[in-house]
Amino acid sequence: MTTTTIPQVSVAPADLPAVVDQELNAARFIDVHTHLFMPSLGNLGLWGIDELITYHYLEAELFRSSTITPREYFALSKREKAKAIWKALFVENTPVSEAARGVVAVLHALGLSTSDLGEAREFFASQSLDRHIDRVFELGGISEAVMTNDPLDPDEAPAWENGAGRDARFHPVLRLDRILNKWPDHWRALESKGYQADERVSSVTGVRRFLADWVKRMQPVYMAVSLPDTFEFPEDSIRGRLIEHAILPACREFNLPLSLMIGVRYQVNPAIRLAGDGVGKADLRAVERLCSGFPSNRYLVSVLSRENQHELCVYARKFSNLMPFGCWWFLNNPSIVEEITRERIEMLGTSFIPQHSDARVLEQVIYKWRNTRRTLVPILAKAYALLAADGRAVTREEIRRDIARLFRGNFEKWIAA
Ligand code: FIX
Ligand code: ZN
Repeated sequence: MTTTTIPQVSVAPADLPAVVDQELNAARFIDVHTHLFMPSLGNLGLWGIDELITYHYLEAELFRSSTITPREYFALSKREKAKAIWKALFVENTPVSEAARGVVAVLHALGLSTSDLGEAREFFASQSLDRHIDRVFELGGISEAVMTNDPLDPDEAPAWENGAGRDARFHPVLRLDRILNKWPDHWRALESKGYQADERVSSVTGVRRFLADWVKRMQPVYMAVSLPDTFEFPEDSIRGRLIEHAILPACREFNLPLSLMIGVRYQVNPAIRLAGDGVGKADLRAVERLCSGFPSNRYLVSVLSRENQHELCVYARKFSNLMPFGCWWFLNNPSIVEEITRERIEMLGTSFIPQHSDARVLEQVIYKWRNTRRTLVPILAKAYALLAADGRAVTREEIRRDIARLFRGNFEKWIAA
């Protein structure tokens, strides 16, 4: 039987931006790191206008544009906090920062006035969450969001222990920060649940059993931890021993990647709480030693310092068990996303994961992914234009294939490998 293959037509260089724009907007991405929660985990999930306005990024900006002190602000109710931020950043000043413009973009995408807080509140109050999630994911152009799930969070763990229902729109992740970064404060929680544990980590048997039980319960797509700019590996420390003798073996046992998000200077200003974290340049030789010393493990790595981005790309060229992902937190601004994404394409082709939203409030996926698409159109178009100028045109189907790899395939391959 003859198969007629439709000849693939090359895209004219002048048409590249439009075709890339169409294909980016037609594609549905996987959001590989968020702080969203599936509804079956109870009221952990944040959504609606008051949560959008009181995002910790905007709380940090409030204190630069208002005389309110953190003590006065944190004594307010959620609605009063939102009103204070709305007044300072959206009325008395123009919302031109990335996070403030994001709230405007969400309201506009939902067909709401971008200057009427009361109307917005009425709209969100009338939404049914499950249908709202579908609409928001559609507007954000994502099919799934990967969560951040903490087995030692007393507000979250019981929902899992009581058999929280699965939701195909959300993928769990086993988050390890309390174990790896705050063991002295949390080992007793393991012990109280019947897992052998002590402050010195004289044995990892209990931790391994804890991890195995939670992998079976949660069925995470990867394990994850945020790490300080001072992170070292190997290290003769509790964290060093737990990573080497508990986490890495558990990831191998259950064939799970380990996500390392490195470079946080925690609580440089504790007075502003979640907004109080800063950034520091890390020594990525720790990543080098993990990738080379434990080659059977797969790593997802995001680094917070702009100064670490180029060396992360170089390490990704050296280690095929290293998958760089996202422009994280203080990097998720178009001016920096452009620089990082261009150097990744130049050094890694399409073998990386360009972005995650890190959304903490549901509707943020709308603006964070629209911004990503808006920033990526000229970058991808330019990469194809350079290729054409050097003698190789591309077809729409190839552009579609590349976008699918960048925003779905690389991650799906990594978690299923
Ligand atoms: O550790 C993390 O997952 C960070 O993304 C968060 O702690 C941080 O507060 C955040 O939401 C950044 O976007
Ligand atoms: Zn995060």
